[in-house]
Amino acid sequence: MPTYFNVSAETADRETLFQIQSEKLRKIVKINYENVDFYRKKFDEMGLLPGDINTIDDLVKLPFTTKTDLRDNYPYDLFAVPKEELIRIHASSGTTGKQTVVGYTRADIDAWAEGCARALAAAGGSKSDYVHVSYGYGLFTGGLGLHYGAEKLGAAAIPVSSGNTKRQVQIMRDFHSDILCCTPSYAMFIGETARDMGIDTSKLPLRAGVFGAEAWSENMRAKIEEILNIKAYDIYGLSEIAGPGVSYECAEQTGMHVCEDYFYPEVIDPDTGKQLPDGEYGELVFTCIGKEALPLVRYRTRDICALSHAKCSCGRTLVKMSKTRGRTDDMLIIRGVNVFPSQVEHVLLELGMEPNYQIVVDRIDSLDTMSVHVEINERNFSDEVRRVEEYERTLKSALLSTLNVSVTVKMVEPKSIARSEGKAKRVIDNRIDN
Ligand code: DLL
Repeated sequence: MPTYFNVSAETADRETLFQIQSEKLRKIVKINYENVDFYRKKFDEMGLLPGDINTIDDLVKLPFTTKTDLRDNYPYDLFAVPKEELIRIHASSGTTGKQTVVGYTRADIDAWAEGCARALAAAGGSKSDYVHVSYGYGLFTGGLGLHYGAEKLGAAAIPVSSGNTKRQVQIMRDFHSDILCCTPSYAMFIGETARDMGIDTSKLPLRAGVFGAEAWSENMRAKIEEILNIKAYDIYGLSEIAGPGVSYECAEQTGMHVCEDYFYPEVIDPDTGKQLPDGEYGELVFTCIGKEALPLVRYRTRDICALSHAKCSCGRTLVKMSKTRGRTDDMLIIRGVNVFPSQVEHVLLELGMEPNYQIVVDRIDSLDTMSVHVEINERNFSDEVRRVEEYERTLKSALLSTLNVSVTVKMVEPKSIARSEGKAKRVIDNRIDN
């Protein structure tokens, strides 16, 4: 039996949804026009008035918003409400440039918590669960997002935050955690730590994980499910839109249902800006139709995915987005060839290797070089040099056929690549300053 948090919203018929979305869109367009200089100027330049927007299908008439727009209006100039109405600020720490700052009214926090409660319920969570939150608490939205979601569901949130991994395992065992929330790379690390501590995860009550904040493959899912002896669910979100819970997986695990009554998704061709049909991969764009403080219009996420309105066996009618295929800005260009870090992970796991790897990119004498460092797994660690060289050769040739570019492979000792307690840093690109 599927478990819903909000059955009427999650299984609404498409016509009802269309009416709700259209009404909410009209409202935020008016609010932005009246309260946000940036949008008023953009609309004026395009000769657009709020009255020109009637239904959600009119979205295409509206301008896009980009991360640069958020940075140019740092910290608060895109907010549509006075300071008195804000009750929370978060920020996302971009790897380059200024942070992007986001604000929430009470209703915004409630909508965001609703998304996370839906995600936990879809993962089988209920009032009788202990939800162990190992996402970082702070400006990052992971920790507080799932925390409020767990409370909204009526479950007991255990706010462990990230770090001190042995303690995570002890708490999980002693407090009887039922559901774990953290990044997939941290889930893997927690699993490895439990194994090193001699703890049999099949004896723990833990039965599900709600993992997101970074891209992860189906192979990675299988590894996590095995090491923690749980069912692992994906959850997606970004701080500009709310935080985690913008979309979430159900038991069918063929994509994430988008809370499209709050966050309306489109997939566009990143070059032309044109909307793409279901099934075609492109850049994901959101309009925050259900938000007050920062009701962004057509925000370009840079995440690459496809949408599907196909009927889902869980009964939810909300559109699904596929797992992301990376971001338009984490694509590496190696000697003119496009390479996504996720392709490397896919190859490694297909070959039964460890998901602990790092990609190092350099430019030597004007030539790009890419080197993949992979931990040898402990079972094979004692193998003779000849066998290790064989692993390297196998991996090198598999990477060449997938990536179409020749890379260097280096097998390194178990546990020699730094583990992440949050989002894993897979790429070191030394060309940036060259
Ligand atoms: O990562 C919010 C979050 C927290 C989502 C906890 C899920 C769980 P930001 O730090 O603003 O917010 O980063 C957002 O992370 O644009 C994606 O590139 C990536 N991302 C988030 N969830 C997923 C996912 C949080 N499930 C950026 N799969 C997004 C792939 C993800 N990428």
